[in-house]
Amino acid sequence: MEAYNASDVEKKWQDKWKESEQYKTDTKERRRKKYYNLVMFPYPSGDKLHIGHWYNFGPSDSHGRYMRMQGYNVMQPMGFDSFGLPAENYAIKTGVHPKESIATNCEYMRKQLSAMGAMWDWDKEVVTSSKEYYKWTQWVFLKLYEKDLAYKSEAPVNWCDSCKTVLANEQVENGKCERCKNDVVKKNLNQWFLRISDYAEKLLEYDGLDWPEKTILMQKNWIGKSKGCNVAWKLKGNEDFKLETFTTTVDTIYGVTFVVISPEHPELDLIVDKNHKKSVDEYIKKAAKKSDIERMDTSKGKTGVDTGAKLIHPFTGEEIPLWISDYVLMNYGTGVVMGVPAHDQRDMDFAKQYKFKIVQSIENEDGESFVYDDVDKYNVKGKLVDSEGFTGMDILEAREKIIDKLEGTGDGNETIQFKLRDWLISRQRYWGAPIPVVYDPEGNAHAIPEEHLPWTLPEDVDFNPDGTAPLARSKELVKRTEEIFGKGWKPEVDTMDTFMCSSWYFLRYPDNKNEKKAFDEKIINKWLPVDMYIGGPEHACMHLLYARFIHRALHEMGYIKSKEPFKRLIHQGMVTKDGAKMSKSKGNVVSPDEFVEKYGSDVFRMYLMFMGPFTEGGDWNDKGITGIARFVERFWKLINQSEQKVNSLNSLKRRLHKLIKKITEDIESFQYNTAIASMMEFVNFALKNGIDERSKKKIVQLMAPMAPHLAEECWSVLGEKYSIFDSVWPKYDKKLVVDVTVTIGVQVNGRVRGEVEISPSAGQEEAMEKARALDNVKRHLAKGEVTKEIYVPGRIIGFVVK
Ligand code: ANZ
Repeated sequence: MEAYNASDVEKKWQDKWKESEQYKTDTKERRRKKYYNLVMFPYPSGDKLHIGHWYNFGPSDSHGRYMRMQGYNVMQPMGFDSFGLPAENYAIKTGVHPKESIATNCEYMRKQLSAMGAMWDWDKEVVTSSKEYYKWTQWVFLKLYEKDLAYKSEAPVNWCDSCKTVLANEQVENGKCERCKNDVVKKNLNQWFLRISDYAEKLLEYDGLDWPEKTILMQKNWIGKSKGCNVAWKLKGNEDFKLETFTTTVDTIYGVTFVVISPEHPELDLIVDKNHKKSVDEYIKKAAKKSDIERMDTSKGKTGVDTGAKLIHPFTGEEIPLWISDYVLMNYGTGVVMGVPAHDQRDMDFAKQYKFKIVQSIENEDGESFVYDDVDKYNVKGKLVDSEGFTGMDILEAREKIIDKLEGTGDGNETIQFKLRDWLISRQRYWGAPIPVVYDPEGNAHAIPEEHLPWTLPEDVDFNPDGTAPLARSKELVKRTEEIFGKGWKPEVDTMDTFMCSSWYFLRYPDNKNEKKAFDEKIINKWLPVDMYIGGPEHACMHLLYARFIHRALHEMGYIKSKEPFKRLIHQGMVTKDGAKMSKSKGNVVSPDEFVEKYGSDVFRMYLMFMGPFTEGGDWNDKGITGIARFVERFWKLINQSEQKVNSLNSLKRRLHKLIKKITEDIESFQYNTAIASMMEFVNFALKNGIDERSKKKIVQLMAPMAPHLAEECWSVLGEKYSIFDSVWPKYDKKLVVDVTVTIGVQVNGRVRGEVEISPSAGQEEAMEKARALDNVKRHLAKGEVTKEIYVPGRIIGFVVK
């Protein structure tokens, strides 16, 4: 038997798989059920494939291979999310045009991805920066525009001065740019938005989705649905003028001692008393300099200024002072808040600062006052106090009754608020899909008719960022616009957020060469939703939310039958190095290439799988990889050894069926680490106790998803027909996996000294351990030194003591 030569074997099968088009999916096949196995596509950056890619691509491929052996027609596509800032920044640094650097990087990554030996169907590849693709990204935009789901509007938006572009809310983390961690500031700009907020309620539907609970919760929080009530407050002196507050807890209405309005409120001019104008103006200026995060920071003291105006309480008729404070944000609710200092911490801080009365209006079950910050306001228990006719009433009941009363008098109404804001998709950058819009000489926007798509990205552009859109500097684009639309017409010069490219790519894969449509409806209805989607948890409120929105919108327009794009979702864990996230700046990035070269792709993949549960990740340490390499050697030896006597066929069979059960269940739940561990155990057992040819075939099949090259080679060594991935996944016999035990005698120097109850498939270690635990056996073993151990599964355990 020759030693296992990973690089020869892997090359051989990769060539064969390619030549036989083994993984090319016939999307129209009817024989088998479809299975769409998707992993988030990579960004073709200069870093090439890193360990993190391998960490999730490997198990994703193993899953696909397993489903194929379960009889599915598996489609497993791969592509590149190739528009975006990294390529552009790289271009700025090196002077190489993104078009070229992307092409080079894609080429290199294709090689790496092929060396992985995964079942990528390269025939379905999409590259989002190619004209063939972004033509249809633009088409998606036009469809949204047609339905009034895309609009342009001036608004204070998030600006990252280091990336020199605006960002969507989702791309701002704690006031910093998600990409470069620079502070984000507000700027007033005229920008394109997508009306994702219209879909807030629909995006809260998760029926039939097998998604991590935590991800669903993160999306729900981001969408942020609040049930509450608007209350209208008349302005003293001008009672036709009403100011509305939004509250989730109108039960506290008798505790209102002031009302606070946002410094950006558009009607301030109509409200502020003449004598207070100067101090108000000063305050507004100061507030404009603060970020939302600073404004909402509960650890900082509250600031505010009196408007001089008074409002009338709708129930008591009392005069309530109206103040301005920057803890009230303009882009939530109505931008005006009723101040209830007894039951809201921010209001309490504000009241203490400016000496407002603190009036209790609710109490908990123990009869104590409380602040809502500490309780679940939708499930609160307690009663109203000092609240006229509502006094003594249960809080939740009173909340409804108060709304009824307000609705009756026209002073308020039930409302629902969402935190989700529209998705800002304009970017003042070069390397993205041009927004397919032109402006007539009066400045009105017009969608570019579909016949002019792709509306190509001009190439005569100096893309060094200066805060204005680089496309504005293209002579070709201006000329093209005037030639097609007429003199004085101007092109839109912003490009689209790259999340727009990735929000529909899974719809393009199955029909990626279609020149007439973004996708064929028949094909897409067969293949969508994606059955399994794997990718990082950091996409919870960006990509995964955007993709659900676009998919839902296209569904409503009648292009897709399914409502949701991703049926099952799994997030991989993170691979760290010495406990830290791998990053270029830390210089701790481990490249997979040298390990793949040295040990082969199967070993590398299994080593990553062996690090721990897939969803938890782990710390990279290259020491253990030789252990996996040795395991592959042992596996190879076991398969290649000539027919040997099997110690106990019965116990081998039981072990095998248990192994089938274990590996099947582990693969289904992405517990590859324990699947590999049980295979290791089995191989050790079989090397000691012998294995028959039929069982060899089964374990080769069980190994196939995790070590595809090794398994394909072993399959052929065993004389089986190419390919193992067209063979049927082994089934286990239920009767053989339940543990029956037998009683067997334990001998010391040939005399029976005790008995143990043990499964005939138990391993030697377990058997010896059980035997040694018997008191009588212990006594006899203590008389000398054990020189030999005998174990015949299901029959006898023996010790020789001298
Ligand atoms: C009175 C009140 C009394 C409130 C009380 C809370 C507790 P969620 O649940 O997150 O939707 N609020 C409303 N609009 C606001 C804005 N534009 N800026 C800052 N705060 C605003 O929060 C709703 C609560 O947040 C509302 O209920 C309002 O304060 C405040 F004991 O009204 B509440």
